[in-house]
Amino acid sequence: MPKKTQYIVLVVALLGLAGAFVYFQSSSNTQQVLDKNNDGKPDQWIEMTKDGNLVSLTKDRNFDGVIDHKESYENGELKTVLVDQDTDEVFEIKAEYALHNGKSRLKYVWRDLDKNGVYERRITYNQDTETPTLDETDTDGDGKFDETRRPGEGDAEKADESGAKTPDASQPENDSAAETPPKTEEAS
Ligand SMILES: [Ca+2]
Ligand SMILES: [Ca+2]
Ligand SMILES: [Ca+2]
Ligand SMILES: [Ca+2]
Repeated sequence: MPKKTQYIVLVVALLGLAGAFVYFQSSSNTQQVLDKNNDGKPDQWIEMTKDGNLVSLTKDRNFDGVIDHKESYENGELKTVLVDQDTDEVFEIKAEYALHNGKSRLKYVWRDLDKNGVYERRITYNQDTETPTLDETDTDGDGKFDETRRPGEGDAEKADESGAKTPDASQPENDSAAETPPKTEEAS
C-alpha cells in the first residue's frame, strides 16, 4: 500500500471512530412516542437511557393534545410526578419521591391550591407506609407554612387526610400521584 493511501486509510479510520463516538453520545437516550388510544395523535413519550433506565415519562392522559402528566426519573428511580388534574395546563400536584431502603418511595406531595404556579401546601409522607404524616399550608403566600396538621391524629385531621389523598373524585381517570405511585411497567 502506498504511503499516501496508508495515510488516507488512517484518517478515514480516525474519522470513523470520531463519528462512532458522536453517534454513541447522541443515542445515549432514546425516545419512544406512543399513541395509546390509536387516534393518530401521540399521547405518551418515554425517554430511556441506552441501558433501558427510564429518564422521563410524559402523558396526555385525556387525549386532548395537551400534556397533563410528567414523571421524571434518576438512575431509573422515580423522582417527581407532575399532574394537571383539570387540564388547565397548571400542574397543581407535584409528588416527590426519594430512595428509602433502596426503593423510590413517596416523600412529599405539593399542591398549588390557587393555581398560580406556586405550591403552597406540602404533605409529608412516611416512606415506609406511604401515608401522610404532616400537612402544611402557606395560607398567606409569604413562602412560610403557617398552618400545620398531623393527619391520623384526631377526627378532624383524618378528614383532611382523606381530602389530600383523593383530591378530585370527579376525575377518576386522573388517579393522583399521591394516591397511586405510577408503575414503571407502563413504559415497556
Ligand atoms: Ca392518541
Ligand atoms: Ca391532556
Ligand atoms: Ca390544572
Ligand atoms: Ca399557589
